[in-house]
Amino acid sequence: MSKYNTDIDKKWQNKWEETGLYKFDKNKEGEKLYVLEMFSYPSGNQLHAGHWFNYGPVDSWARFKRMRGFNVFQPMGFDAFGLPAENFAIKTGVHPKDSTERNIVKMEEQLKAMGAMFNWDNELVTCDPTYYKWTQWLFLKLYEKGLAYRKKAPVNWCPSCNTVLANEQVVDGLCERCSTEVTKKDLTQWFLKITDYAEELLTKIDELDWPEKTKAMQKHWIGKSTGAEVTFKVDNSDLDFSVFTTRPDTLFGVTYVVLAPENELVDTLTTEDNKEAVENYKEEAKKQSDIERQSITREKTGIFTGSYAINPINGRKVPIWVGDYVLNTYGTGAVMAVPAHDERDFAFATKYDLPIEKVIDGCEELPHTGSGNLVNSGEFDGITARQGKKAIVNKLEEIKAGSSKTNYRLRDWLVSRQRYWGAPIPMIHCDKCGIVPVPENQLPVELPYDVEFAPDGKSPLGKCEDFLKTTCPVCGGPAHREADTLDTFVCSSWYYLRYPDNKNSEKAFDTDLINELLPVDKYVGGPEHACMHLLYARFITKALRDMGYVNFDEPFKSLTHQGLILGPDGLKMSKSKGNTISPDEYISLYGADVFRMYLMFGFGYTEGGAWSDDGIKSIGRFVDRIERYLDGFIDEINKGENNKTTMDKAEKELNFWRHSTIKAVTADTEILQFNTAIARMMEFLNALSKYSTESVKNLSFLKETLVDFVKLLAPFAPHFAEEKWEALGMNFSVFNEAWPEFDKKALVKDEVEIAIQINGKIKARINVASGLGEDEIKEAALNTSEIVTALEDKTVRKVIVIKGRLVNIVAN
Ligand code: ANZ
Ligand code: ZN
Repeated sequence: MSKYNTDIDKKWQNKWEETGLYKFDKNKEGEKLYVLEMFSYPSGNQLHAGHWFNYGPVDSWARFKRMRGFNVFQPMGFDAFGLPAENFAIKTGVHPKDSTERNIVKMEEQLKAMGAMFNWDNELVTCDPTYYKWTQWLFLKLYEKGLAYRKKAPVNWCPSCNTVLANEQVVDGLCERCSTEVTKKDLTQWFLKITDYAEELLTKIDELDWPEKTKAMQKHWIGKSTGAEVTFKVDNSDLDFSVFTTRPDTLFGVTYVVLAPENELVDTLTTEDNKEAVENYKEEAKKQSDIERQSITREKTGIFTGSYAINPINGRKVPIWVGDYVLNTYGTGAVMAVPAHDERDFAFATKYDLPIEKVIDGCEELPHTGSGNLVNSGEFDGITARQGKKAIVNKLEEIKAGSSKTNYRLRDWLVSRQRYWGAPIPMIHCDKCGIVPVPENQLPVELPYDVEFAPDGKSPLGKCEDFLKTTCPVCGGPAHREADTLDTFVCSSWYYLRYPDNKNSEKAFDTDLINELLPVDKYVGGPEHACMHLLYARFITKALRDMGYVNFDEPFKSLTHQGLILGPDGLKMSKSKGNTISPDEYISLYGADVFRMYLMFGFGYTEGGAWSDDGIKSIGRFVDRIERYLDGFIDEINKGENNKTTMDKAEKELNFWRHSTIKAVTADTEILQFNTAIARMMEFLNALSKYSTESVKNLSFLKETLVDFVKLLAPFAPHFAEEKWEALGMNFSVFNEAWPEFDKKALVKDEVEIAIQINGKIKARINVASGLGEDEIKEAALNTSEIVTALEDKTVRKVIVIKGRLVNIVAN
């Protein structure tokens, strides 16, 4: 077990803090590098192995980049609003503000114990009024721009959390937080118009250095489909409606149409005889989640309205059905059914005995969803499906019955929450003036402390008279405040913009400063945020760009997801399974460095894996071994006995390992491949151990070598490295040193003997490194003392090098 324990950790943490070593100064030398780890939620469980795996290795990377000359900015803060604190409060009676503050104090301590070079001066806490004032400001700006609006809509409702959820917070029909089945409720809610940015969010993602899988998930979530909207007239009526289709080429094959149960036309189109049945069907549909309704395996159901529509392309009369597999929130809430060429329509038509008509050839068996040529399609027969798409859309445009259309699956972001622990939405409701934004100079709208927050489905702030009552900023009459709070994802959608200017009380941030420091160069966090935080942040950045507050398009240039650290049993850590790893315990045993190094050595960074006590023990032994050798060598260097100045075989051998280690560690660390980087340092330790057996050593060379080794170790074991740096007699701090560069020449391990001739006669033999280039060999030959002497009164006419064998000098 390492004696490199928390005493040494504390010693250096204090020194770093006292000297302000990591203070960020944007005017400091070096290219700026904004390194960001997803900030954490201040929960009672505190920092777990997963946080450490996110923050520790990335801090090592940031330290490495600092030593390579970058001016690194690495801030840390807390995503402090949200349901967990509120739910904890409901269970225990501890006010969310109190528990959150307590948790933050504890977590700050833990983060400091990690020894990361966070820029604590730039810390931010999202539940602090100095922060959420600007979250509210952001909301007002979006409102001004028409990007925030209120509308009544069927929304996802979690009956257990007693609040609405964004689409992104519903996972397989269940609440993301508590796994309760989500239901639908018609409510007036605030939305942010992320759909205005659908196209840019989709196309610009390709330019980002992000994991391909995450890009694919976001693209899928945005879900672009190109096709057409086709207008169908209702038979015997002035009414019409449109359908969205990705297959306008199959228009001749439409045998019926289907409306979503919530489609507003349903009641009008339902004939007397069908009223009761349709009503019942609508009631049933309400109980199904969108996910269930879209499930491929679930049997499709529907009901006939009694009315008919006219297919604009051929005048054919087709029945209008209602079916819950049609979602009212996608496309137009109505579809044209082509059972011959769509699986779903085929199943439906078979079930309800509706006609099936083939319009694409190429396959006998139906449904045929693949390609082919158009048949039974009038003037369009014979052309390919691809050509048919264009031709039929053209025709529709000509007869004014449709046009091409692009749809996105992405929905506007629902941001109002009927909960207490969030930023109040800065809006006022006035009977006379309607909805009025809170004037900017009245921000923040502070969240009151004394509030009955037990959830009953109504906004807790709505029961707080003092909060609610206000005067209308427009007419001065009595008015009331909006009682909903903002989704916490609004708080985290812009926090990376606040860090560099966290103390600004005039503005959310200074545009010039932000334009200098952003985008974030490296962002690291879990993959679970692919379609929420990572999408919202991109949207907000683009919206702020369009308002002139920032000049860049994307917030996070490069993104990495760390892997998951599992319990020793290979399962996800959880309290109930009793397989959690408490970092605090291990740190008191081994110190922060061994803990961090184990995380970096034991797992592929993007893979993670199962925790192993043996693994951390062996890293502890590795650090102990390094220390034994370093201490021994430093002793010898200080004594200065048995010293030599020549570079003999043993020195050359060690020098080879020194430089090949520098080369490999540099390349691996650059790409966050910490495990192989550490493996190379283990190899180097073996070389050091071999050199230790030499009775006479080149001590100045040895010291240089150790200096390089401690530099290589520094990002990985920052406290230990500072300690050894000091022991080597070097000046504080190793983190102000330049990262070592490798010497190419030293990497050539073997030597070859070369014969040197003058006018064809061998005059000398020398040893040179085997990989040496022609010019270097020539130079070595001409500098050999015997040759210098022999050439004294001659003029060199020509030098011929036969690599690896000889050099012939022609001279007279
Ligand atoms: C006719 C058709 C024929 C279709 C065919 C497909 C194949 P994506 O790719 O997801 O955009 N659709 C349109 N609106 C819908 C809604 N609100 N709820 C459920 N389904 C809807 O899918 C678009 C296709 O899904 C559309 O193209 C439509 O069916 C259906 F051989 O129109 B298609
Ligand atoms: Zn008013």
